[in-house]
Amino acid sequence: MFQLKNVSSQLNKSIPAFSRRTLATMSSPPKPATSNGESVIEKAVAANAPRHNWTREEIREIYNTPLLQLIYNASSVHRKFHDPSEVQLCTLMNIKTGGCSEDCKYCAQSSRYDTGLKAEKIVKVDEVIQAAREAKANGSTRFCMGAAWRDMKGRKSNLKRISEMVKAVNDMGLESCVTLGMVDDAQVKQLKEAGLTAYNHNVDTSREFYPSVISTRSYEERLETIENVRQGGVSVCSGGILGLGESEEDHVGFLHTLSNMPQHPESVPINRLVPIKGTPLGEEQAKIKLPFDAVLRTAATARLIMPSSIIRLAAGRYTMKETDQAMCFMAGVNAIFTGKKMLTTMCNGWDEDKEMLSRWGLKPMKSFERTIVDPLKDQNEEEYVQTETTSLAGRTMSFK
Ligand code: SAM
Ligand code: DTB
Ligand code: SF4
Repeated sequence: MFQLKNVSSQLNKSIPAFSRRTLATMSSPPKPATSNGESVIEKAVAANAPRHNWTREEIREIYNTPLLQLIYNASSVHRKFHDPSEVQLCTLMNIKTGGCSEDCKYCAQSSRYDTGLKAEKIVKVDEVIQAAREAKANGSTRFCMGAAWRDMKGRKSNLKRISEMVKAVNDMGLESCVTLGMVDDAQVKQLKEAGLTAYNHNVDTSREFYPSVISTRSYEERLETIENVRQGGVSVCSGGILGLGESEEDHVGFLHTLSNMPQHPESVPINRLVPIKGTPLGEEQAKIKLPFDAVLRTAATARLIMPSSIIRLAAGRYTMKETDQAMCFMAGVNAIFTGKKMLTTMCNGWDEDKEMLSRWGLKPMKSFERTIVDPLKDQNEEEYVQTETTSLAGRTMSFK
């Protein structure tokens, strides 16, 4: 049996992160073929619709494909399901900074760590309108508002204010997204009525590694919130954070969770840890920087197993070289956060990003529609293009 987990955990102790995957891969047995003789990755490339029954072994095999082969295959799937020249530009705003009761070991906003961040009250609707206008003027088509809260319990007046923010953002013709911690059905309903496009709530990492990062809310609670968002008809944005000291098996693990959801998240953010001084994953973790190829493998694997989702390069992108980011676009990444700031950490600015996109022949995705090519289309017909109304969760299509 393939024992990457054991190999990795032993290697973790003594060998620098960058060599872990190579050695683990070398120890793997020959690739199993599927019943018709295709390898797992060949089957993923040939698929014409998303699958929801991936096994961990299959995902691991894809993740460990020789890197250029993996990128090439992910790129083929990307071209089959999306217009590869489109990248969604999303801008973030911190609408309630710091003072969070949770203990997420990576976070600048947890009140449990001395990160030097001053807690603030929720911002005014006018401030959001101003920031969203600026984002739109700079070419962003999605505006995401984040609040440092565990959940929305007992925050009635805040939810009312956030609903006004959502409505204002929508009225500007921008897609709206919020990330407010855990939410129940009634709270999702209220946000949906305000016109919310998407809700971000990450699984962050594998179920096994999760307890070493967060103790104040369970993996199961995270999944419940994601399910509430899904059932409430709001588009799901859920992804992970890499570089917490996890093994590559944990990358396989969180991708397994996401790709086996009955409906894949419409958006999958991939964050690379930005080490924050004062947090448990601050200084020590900064010394073991996650190798870029692990980010690339994660993005490419996500593209292959969740072919119709948006794969979003999120926190820590500013630490990546432009050529590395281009590799990610090649491997199927089709969204970025851009603007003055993430929530508390740095972000690549609009001008820099616009220049980068034009250099690589990429263009910003329009709001409320993204091109998805139907792979089942008759090959002889003229290109048959569908646009998905992203304000509606799920696979509701409108035709061009
Ligand atoms: N309270 C909300 C929540 O936890 O859902 C707020 C959003 S939280 C900031 C969103 C995500 O940002 C986290 O789940 C994590 O993946 C990512 N994140 C937070 N701090 C980070 C850091 N220092 N480096 C990289 N990603 C980070
Ligand atoms: C996500 O997965 N990444 C974004 C967005 N969803 C809300 C947030 C990243 C925050 C990075 C840490 C910070 O700036 O404080
Ligand atoms: Fe709070 Fe979210 Fe930061 Fe966790 S990630 S400490 S829940 S703001």
